[in-house]
Amino acid sequence: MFENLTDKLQAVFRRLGKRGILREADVDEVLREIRLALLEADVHYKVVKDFIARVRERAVGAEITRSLSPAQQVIKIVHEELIETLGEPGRLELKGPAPYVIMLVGLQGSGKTTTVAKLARYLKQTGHLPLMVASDTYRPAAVTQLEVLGRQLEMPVHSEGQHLSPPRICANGVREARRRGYDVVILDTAGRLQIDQEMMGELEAVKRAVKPVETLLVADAMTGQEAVNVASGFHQQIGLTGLILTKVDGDARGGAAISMRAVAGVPIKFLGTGEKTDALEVFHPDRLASRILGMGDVLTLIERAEATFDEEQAERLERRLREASFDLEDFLEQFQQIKQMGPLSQILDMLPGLGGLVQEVSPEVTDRQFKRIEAIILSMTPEERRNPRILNSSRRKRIARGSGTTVQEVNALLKQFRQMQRMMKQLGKGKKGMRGLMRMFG
Ligand SMILES: Nc1nc2c(ncn2[C@@H]2O[C@H](COP(=O)(O)OP(=O)(O)OP(=O)(O)O)[C@@H](O)[C@H]2O)c(=O)[nH]1
Ligand SMILES: [Mg+2]
Repeated sequence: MFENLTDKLQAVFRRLGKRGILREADVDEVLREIRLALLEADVHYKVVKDFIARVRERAVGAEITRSLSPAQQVIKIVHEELIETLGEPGRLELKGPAPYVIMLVGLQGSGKTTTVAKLARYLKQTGHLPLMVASDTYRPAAVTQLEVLGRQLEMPVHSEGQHLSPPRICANGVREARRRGYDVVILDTAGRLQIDQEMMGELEAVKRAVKPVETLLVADAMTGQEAVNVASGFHQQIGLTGLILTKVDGDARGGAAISMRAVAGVPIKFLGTGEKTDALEVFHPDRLASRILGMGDVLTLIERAEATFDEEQAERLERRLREASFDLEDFLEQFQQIKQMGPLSQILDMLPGLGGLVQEVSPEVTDRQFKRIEAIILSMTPEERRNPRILNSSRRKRIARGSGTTVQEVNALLKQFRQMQRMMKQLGKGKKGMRGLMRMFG
C-alpha cells in the first residue's frame, strides 16, 4: 500500500543521504521534491502546503546534533510531522450504559457490510460480545450477505427481512442485545451512489432511534480525494465520530489517508486491508507514517543512535581526541558500541557522513571487515592497544595467528589507525573524529 509515494520519498532521502551538510537551499530542494511526491499521491494541496511549511521551519532551524546526520534529521522531522498530520490513534469510545451501538454508514460498495463483520470479529477478540444488525432493506442480498458472514464467524446477526423500516430493525436489534446480554451492537446500513437527502434523513432517523456512541463512515481509500469529500459531506450532515478507511491494500497513493484528518476533521479509527474478515487494523499514525516513509528500520536506528551516543560519551571521546591520546582501546570501545546498535550493514548507512557508502560496499563484505578488525585488536594485549608503537614483527606475527589473519592485514590496520590518529589530531572534534573513524572501513 502507498508504494508509489514510498518509492518517491525514499529516492529523495537517498539523494539527501549523500550530503554531508545541509544548506537552506538544499532543504528547499528536498522540500520541493517531497511536495511533488505528496501532490502526486493525491494529498490535498492545503495539507501539502501546511505540511511543507512545518517541516521547513523545523529543518532550517534545526540544531546540529551529534547523533544524527543532516539527512536523518530531515527524515525524523518528516516522520514526526506526518504523524501529526495523520491525527490521533484510533480507538472506539465505548462508554455509558451497554449495549454500545456502533453505526456504520457510507456510500454503496465502500465496504460497510464487510466491515461490520470485521469489527465484530475484532471486538470479540478484545473481549466483547457483539451483535450485528442487518438494516439494509434495499437490496435482498444485503441481509443474506451479513448472515453468511455471521455464520462464518459463528457470531450472531439480528435480521428481520426487508419489510420493516431501518430505524425499527435497529431499535429491535438493540432491545434484543440488551435482553440477551450482548454489550456491543454493530449496525449495517444501506448505501447510496451518492449523498442524498433521503439517505441522510434515514440515517438520522436511525441515529435518533438507537443513539449510537460511534457513527463511523466507511470510505473507500482508492477513491482518493473523493473519499475526503464524502467524509466532509457526511460529517456536516449527520455528524461522524470517526472513519474506517477500506481497500487501503489497493491504494498505491495514500492521499485519502493523509488528508482525511486535516480536511474532513474526522479521525481515522481503522484501516481495512483486504477482503477477509481479519483484514482490519487499528489505526496507528506512527506505524502508518513509518510505512509511508518505507523505513521502519531506519527510524528505529535513529532512535537507537540518539540513545546510544549520549552527550557524556561524546565529550569524553572529544577530550581524548583533543589530548591526542585516542588509542586502540578507545577504538575498540567505540567499535563495540556501534556493534550493539544492530546489524552493521544498516548502521553504516545511518552514520553521519557514510550515507553513500553502503551502496558501494556489500553488507557481507563490510561485516566481514568489521569482524576481522575487531579480532585483530582483541588479539593485542592492553598494553599494545594503548601503545601500538611497541608492536614489532614478532608481536605482529602473534597477533595475526591469534586473530586468524595475516601479518599484512595487521600491518594494514595499524597503518590505517596511524593515518586516522593524524587526521583526528587535525580535526580534533568529536563528531568529525567519529566520521574519520568510520571512514576506515570504507
Ligand atoms: N481489497 C479490499 N476489498 C474490500 C475491503 N473492504 C471491502 N472490500 C470489498 O468491497 C466490496 C464491497 O464490500 P461490501 O462490504 O459489500 O460494501 P458495502 O458498503 O456494504 O456495499 P453496499 O451494501 O452495496 O452499499 C466487496 O467485494 C468486498 O470484498 C478492503 O479493505 N480491501
Ligand atoms: Mg452492504
